[in-house]
Amino acid sequence: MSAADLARPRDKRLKVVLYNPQAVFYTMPLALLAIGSHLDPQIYEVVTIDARLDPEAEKTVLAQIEGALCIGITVLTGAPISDALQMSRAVKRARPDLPVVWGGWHPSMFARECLLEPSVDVTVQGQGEETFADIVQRLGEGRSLRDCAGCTVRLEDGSIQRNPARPLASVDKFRAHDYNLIPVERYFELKGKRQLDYISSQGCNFRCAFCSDPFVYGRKWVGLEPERMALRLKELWDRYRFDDVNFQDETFFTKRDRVQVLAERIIEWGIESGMKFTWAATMRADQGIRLPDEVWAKCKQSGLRRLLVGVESGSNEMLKRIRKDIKIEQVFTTAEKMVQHGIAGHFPFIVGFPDETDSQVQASLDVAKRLRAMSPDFLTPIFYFKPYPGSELVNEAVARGFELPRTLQDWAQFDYVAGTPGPWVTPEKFELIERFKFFHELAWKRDLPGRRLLQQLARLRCARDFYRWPAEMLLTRWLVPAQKLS
Ligand code: B12
Ligand code: SF4
Repeated sequence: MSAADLARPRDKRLKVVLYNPQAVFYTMPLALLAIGSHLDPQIYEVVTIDARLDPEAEKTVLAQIEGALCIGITVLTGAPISDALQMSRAVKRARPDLPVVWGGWHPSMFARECLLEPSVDVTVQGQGEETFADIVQRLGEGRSLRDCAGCTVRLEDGSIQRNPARPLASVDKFRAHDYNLIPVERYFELKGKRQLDYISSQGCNFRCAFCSDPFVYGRKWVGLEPERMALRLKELWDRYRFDDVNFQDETFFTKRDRVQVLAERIIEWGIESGMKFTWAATMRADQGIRLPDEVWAKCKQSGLRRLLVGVESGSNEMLKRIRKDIKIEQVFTTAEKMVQHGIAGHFPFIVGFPDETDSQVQASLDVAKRLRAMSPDFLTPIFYFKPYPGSELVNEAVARGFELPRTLQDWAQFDYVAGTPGPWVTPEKFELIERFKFFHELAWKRDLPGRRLLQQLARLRCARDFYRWPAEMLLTRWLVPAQKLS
């Protein structure tokens, strides 16, 4: 039977259930939107369930799997694994025959290891649209997944087989993301703002040694054609009247012309139809210095409000080692452009790389301080290096004896987000960095009614790099304990 033979009346469509595990923040589940939208709506009924929205998610999933063809679960490394495991096991208890498919970043890197868990039947590696469509078609037709490219399967005899990779396809080939598959208004409500999440590309051409993207997407990048993207955004704006778009791309500015055309269309349609929204995206510092002023201006005019520019380290030596392929001078030039065009910035840093010297850490703190002083709209969050699976630095660390978690349960406990450092940060360094973060945050934060004196004190401390005896910090932490993020 072919896919066309399967075309059926709406009430007879094959049901596919998609699940997004518990996570921090209310970013829309774009991975589920991507794989769910690409399934032919004439043949499949797609039901998405997001644990962040549904306090009774397990009950809902169990009710929905009745008569379903399979369940697809998106899995990030860390805490979401716990929830994904719990849900997969509950599903298997209720319907042992229902195929459970895991996709996303963790199963992309640990294709086989995830299948050691008996409640998972298939893992998908990398881009998921075509592979998932192939999987559900085969399941619908009762065919084997033995030669289905892009996934790893447990065969009838219990052995695990990794099928050949599927080449990365152009994202323009796929059906447009159907936001009807998710309760958009509910995400707006939970975010507290009418902010649409949108993904316009997949992958990244760069090779940063701490990042798993080069491993998962093989340094390839595919992006939506800008006219199509602009049209799509216009349709979505007409429907949802959002105020802001958060582009979740890894490197939004990979193709300058694409961004320019998009900005031009947004401006044009703004004039013609009153469409108006702001937007935020990611940019590399080396892309910022190459972007002509004219394009900077168009981006701003079309609503660009904030850029995320990964700095990672204030030391050129360390930037070379982690293969960031930028220079700190480029960060400042890009930051100056942002100031000139009135664009806010997030400039994240990572400290605690293996073998990072004290002077390299100090260089990061110095650069963070200089950036913050450039604009009240610049933030410089500092994260601790955590050994992300699949990255080159981790392979190095493992070769030198660092032990990664072994089981899925261990990976689930592996908290990437919490503010604790890896083994490469001494307690003294940790203390210094935490104090630096606290006082710089306090010194530059806007709207601190009733805390003006504290802010003045913090500014004095920052100006003199004096972070000893942090009574203000201890008191604040005692009154408002830090939030655990995952
Ligand atoms: C939004 C986002 C989040 C959201 C997730 C919201 C949610 N849905 O639950 C939140 C804020 C919770 C989050 C958290 C974190 N994130 Co995050 N996040 C992203 C981001 C920016 C976008 C994800 C997205 O929607 N992409 C768009 C979709 C279309 O792409 P995709 O997810 O890759 O999905 C494709 C395939 O993977 C596959 N696929 C995915 N799921 C499934 C499921 C099935 C069944 C199938 C068949 C296929 C499939 O098909 C999709 C279409 O091709 C990505 C970067 C990026 N651009 O992908 C980082 C990214 C995934 N995050 C990352 C990191 C590091 C983190 C954090 C550690 C925090 C941090 N410091 O940023 C935490 C870890 C999670 C935790 N422990 O809580 C890393 C990878 C982490 C990892 N190894 O899992 C990424 C790649 C960023 C990076 N380069 O470092 N994140
Ligand atoms: S850190 Fe950013 S630029 Fe570097 S490889 Fe990862 S996604 Fe690409």
